[in-house]
Amino acid sequence: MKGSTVYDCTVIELSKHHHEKGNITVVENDFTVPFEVKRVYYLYDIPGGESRGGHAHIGLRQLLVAAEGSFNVRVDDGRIKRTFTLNRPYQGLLIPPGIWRELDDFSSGSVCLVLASLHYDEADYIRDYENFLKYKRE
Ligand code: T46
Repeated sequence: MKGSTVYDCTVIELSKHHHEKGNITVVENDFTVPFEVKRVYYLYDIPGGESRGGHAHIGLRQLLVAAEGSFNVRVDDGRIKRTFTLNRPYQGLLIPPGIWRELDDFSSGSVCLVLASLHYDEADYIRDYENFLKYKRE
């Protein structure tokens, strides 16, 4: 989705089941996420002041969840930038392909859970910002 814009990045509400012993949120293929989840990974033990991301993906779709704590996700389509603050384990940010993302301002002990539509493939990354702008213009 070369033509994707930051307005295609949306926060979705996930289920939240209250329980006297704590809460549970469930994410299911077909029902919750608009893609089949092929990979799950999570970022944790992130040192204070550190940032992650700093790249775009050509085909990958992702759902980012602040499973613990909070952080900011700055998305950029080459023209417009938007910043989302994620701080609820029952909300997720959907990011389509063709969007540059940077994550920062991680709170201490925060965990970024990511559900991804594809297996890991370095060839799916655009890691140079100038190349990203060129890719979006082509
Ligand atoms: C995004 C943010 C939230 C793997 O071997 N397998 C994997 O599935 C992943 C995601 C990474 N890696 C290796 C490849 C690199 O040597 O881990 C290292 C760091 O990977 P990356 O540059 O992808 O890390 P982040 O945390 O900056 O970015 C990742 C996602 O790539 C990105 O799409 O939105 O997490």
